[in-house]
Amino acid sequence: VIFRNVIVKTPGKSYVNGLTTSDLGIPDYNQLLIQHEAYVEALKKCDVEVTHLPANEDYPDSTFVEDTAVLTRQFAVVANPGAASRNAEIVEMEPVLTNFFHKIYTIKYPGTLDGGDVLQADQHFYIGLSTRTNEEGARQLKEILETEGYKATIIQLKEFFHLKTGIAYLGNNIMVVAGEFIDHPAFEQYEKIVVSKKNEYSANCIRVNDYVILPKGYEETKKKIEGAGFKTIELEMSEFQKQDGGLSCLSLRF
Ligand code: CIR
Repeated sequence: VIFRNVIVKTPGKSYVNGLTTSDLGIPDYNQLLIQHEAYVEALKKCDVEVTHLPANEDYPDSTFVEDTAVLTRQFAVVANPGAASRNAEIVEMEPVLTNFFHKIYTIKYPGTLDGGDVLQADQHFYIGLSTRTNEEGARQLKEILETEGYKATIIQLKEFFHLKTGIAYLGNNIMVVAGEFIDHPAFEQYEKIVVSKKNEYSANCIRVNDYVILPKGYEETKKKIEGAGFKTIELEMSEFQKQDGGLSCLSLRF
């Protein structure tokens, strides 16, 4: 897939009060802004048009825009985020999406779905069942995707927070996999770049056109990705990691 557009959102000061399960400490807001700015610059280097939304202090986690939607070039699906404090993030995202898409679907209650649980690999989507995405939300998305001519497979997560916490698709039939996905039957048909336990955070990387962007400090993963023929960009992600966020979470790409 070639991406032309990305949507990002500056984190607000309230970010430090967002949801997290990690015990890495309180994010430093100044560092966070520097890291977010570097993320935006990296995307620009990947030759995409960046739509940069301003911070919204009412939603501490709203910089993680990926969770609000599932996008292809042809259509958008507005998600229904499973965390109560995040659900209304879609209210601000939907009008932004109408600038780009004529066809917009929505995931409806009792279905819940976070975009972070959805991975596209060419014509095939994988949908994770997590603490955020329930069976009804996954079923609704699968139905929408099948109507649009895609395949969809639903996957029960065991340990990972979101599906994409542990897996990324780089194109050319190559999957980056960690933990429970390394031997998962659903991903048997792919060539795999296996991420070791201590490098697990780097499984959340993103291919954007000519580059793979990955978090800084994961030399082993970087070598494997470069060994597969990709150019890489490394980004410091410490302040996002503190709130359970990764590289994919920070943008919607289409
Ligand atoms: C949350 O708990 O919702 C945020 N603190 C982190 C969301 C990360 N998003 C993602 O993995 N797609």
